Amino acid sequence: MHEDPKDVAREAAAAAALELVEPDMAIGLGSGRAVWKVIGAIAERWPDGPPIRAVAASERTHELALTAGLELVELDGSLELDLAIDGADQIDAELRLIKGGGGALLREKIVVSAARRFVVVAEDSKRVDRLGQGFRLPVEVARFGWPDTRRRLADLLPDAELRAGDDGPYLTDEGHYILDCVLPADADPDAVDLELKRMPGVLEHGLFIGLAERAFLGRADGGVDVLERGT
Ligand code: A5P
Repeated sequence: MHEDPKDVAREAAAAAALELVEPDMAIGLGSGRAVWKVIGAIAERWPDGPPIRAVAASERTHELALTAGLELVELDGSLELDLAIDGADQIDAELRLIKGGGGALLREKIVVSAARRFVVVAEDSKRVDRLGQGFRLPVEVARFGWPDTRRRLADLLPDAELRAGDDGPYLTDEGHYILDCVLPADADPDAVDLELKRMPGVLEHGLFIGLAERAFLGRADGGVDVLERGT
């Protein structure tokens, strides 16, 4: 049976990111299928237990990292991560990202912000000309008064849908709701980033701007394109 071409692409990106992982590092691991391939690659590289400490941005990542033998640690206020690795839902030419498709955006942004370096692993199909084209921007909101937060969001992001879970609204690992919002074609992502941060009820949003230094974009043929910020 042939492997899913997207998995081939994720594995290629993961293998490229593995080159940056060194023994004794403290790393941040985001969430999603591409990052889970990185965990697999780390486990293969150090089958007797990787000499690496990791902070996980989701419960699922935590579980997989534990199984791979990584030492899981917490952000205790003094730990600075050497490197954060995370996936993305969309990546533009300026290395601006939309993240949060899997619902882990708040923890992901905290983990990425705790790291000296942040690199993205993704399939090359995640690269877009315009952020928001064909993908909604996830916005994590407090459950309290969320319809009011949605009303206040409407000037900026007019079409916001409450994400559904298996049994009622989807809940993030932190217990919040997600509004999946259309990012209008004429919106300036940098301005939206700043506006959203000022809005009561908005806890985080999926625009990751000015954070990633590089993206490893895996291809279905097993090759990898590298996108660097500022090139
Ligand atoms: C998790 O909430 C997201 O930010 C993921 O990093 C993103 O959705 C990419 O996930 P995949 O690698 O599964 O596509």
